[in-house]
Amino acid sequence: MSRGVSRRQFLATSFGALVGSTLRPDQSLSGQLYFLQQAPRTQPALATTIQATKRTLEINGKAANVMGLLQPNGTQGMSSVVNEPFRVTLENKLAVSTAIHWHGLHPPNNEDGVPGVTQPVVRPDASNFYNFPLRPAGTHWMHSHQGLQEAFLLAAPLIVHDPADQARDEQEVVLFLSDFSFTPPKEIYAKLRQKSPGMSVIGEGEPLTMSGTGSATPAQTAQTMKMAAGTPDANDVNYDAYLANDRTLNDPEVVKVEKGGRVRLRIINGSSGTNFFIDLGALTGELIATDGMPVKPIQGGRFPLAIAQRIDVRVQLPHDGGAFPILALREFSMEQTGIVLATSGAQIQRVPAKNSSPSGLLTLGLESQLAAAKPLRDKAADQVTVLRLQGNMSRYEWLINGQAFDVSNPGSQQPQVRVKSGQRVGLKFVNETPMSHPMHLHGHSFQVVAINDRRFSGAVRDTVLVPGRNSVTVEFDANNPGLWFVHCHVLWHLEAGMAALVQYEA
Ligand SMILES: [Cu+2]
Repeated sequence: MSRGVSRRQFLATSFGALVGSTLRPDQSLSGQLYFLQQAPRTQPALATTIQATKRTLEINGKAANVMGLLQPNGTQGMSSVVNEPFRVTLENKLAVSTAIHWHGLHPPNNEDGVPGVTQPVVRPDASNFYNFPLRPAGTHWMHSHQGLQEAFLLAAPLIVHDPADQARDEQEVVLFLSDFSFTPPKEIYAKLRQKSPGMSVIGEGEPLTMSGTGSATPAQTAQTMKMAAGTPDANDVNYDAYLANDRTLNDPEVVKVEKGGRVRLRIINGSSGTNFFIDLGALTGELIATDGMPVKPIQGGRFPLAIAQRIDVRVQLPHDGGAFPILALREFSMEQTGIVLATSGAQIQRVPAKNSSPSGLLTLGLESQLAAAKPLRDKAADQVTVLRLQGNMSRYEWLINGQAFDVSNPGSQQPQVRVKSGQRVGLKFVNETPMSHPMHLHGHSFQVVAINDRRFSGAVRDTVLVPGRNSVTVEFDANNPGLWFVHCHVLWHLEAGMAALVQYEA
């Protein structure tokens, strides 16, 4: 294995700035490393520190003040091995309180990082120690669950390796997607709430379903009519940039790969409000995992990736090499971002930040074809709770079963789902709005078991997209006691109330 390990370590180098229209991957070595791949380890992990801290990125030629989750070596996020202890000290070097959620892991409830629900915030200059077994294996991520910090890019990869995968002779490449606006998140949110027409940060489409109580502006009335006509809706916020590993296509990360080699792409949608299609360009891939959990492989060149979801895609590079952009196309628009896989000496063409034609809306087409490699054990659900996803657009309020969750006072909220340990629990998300909602359950992985009431044995995952006017049913085994968040992962929808609690009862 020593050859394979050293090859992976060698290939883990990323290359720097794209200058002019073309560049060879061995010409520029100046770029910052986004994520450091780690070689397989056999000994237990040492305690690690992760700092929540300020960072400055250059985005569209301007300095962008953002936040980050840095290891001591200065790279974002972390990787480790399944079942090893997650022994991490989170140090808050920000000027504000924070709380970090380990998205995709199944930690004990009090280490899940939801302020006011599972733990107190971590104050500036304070730290919090986490110690629990890392599982499940897979492509996961970490992000702030405090306020609107996720829109400051306080999010990073969290890769949990399975030793069985590490025996494969393939290179791993992490692709972390974000959306960024120079407008402060508080202003973006305030504008969404005010519904002032003509604000540039607000998307064309503003969803509306339930009749509001306030008086409608002309824009709202137009929107109501548009919604009544059944026009699809996406993208509440038009961001200034879409990032792949913190960079735009003006200066993409170029990852050196080997002619004829195999690459496992671990792609994470860490956006606050943007769904993407992953486009492999000239390459064909094999989708092998969703949200870290293995699926029966599906071949393809384009895969939907909703907010907070992850996919693992295995690609085979041709023996004559070349440069291969791996793009993320913003849903229902022309913008795109991505990285470039390039073999030694390949010429790299600049890829524009806008596509020539708009992409469509994400659908459940792929979801309905997915099948878990390790489905839940065959068992009837002990209970099913219906969660109706609703909106009140006179106030940009997002609801579940008529209730807007008050994120400023989570302790005051009554749980909408009550379960007992050992139960098989169904959650049926019924989306009554015209806009899609990526719904995430904390502390568990669930299996998708029905789309619009058609039963099937779908993927095991932790975030499922529920498109407008569709329903998706998931089931999970209640095996991790506590009080857990279930919520829409559009940051603006969460802030505006689209969340509920799952309570374990004795
Ligand atoms: Cu939503």
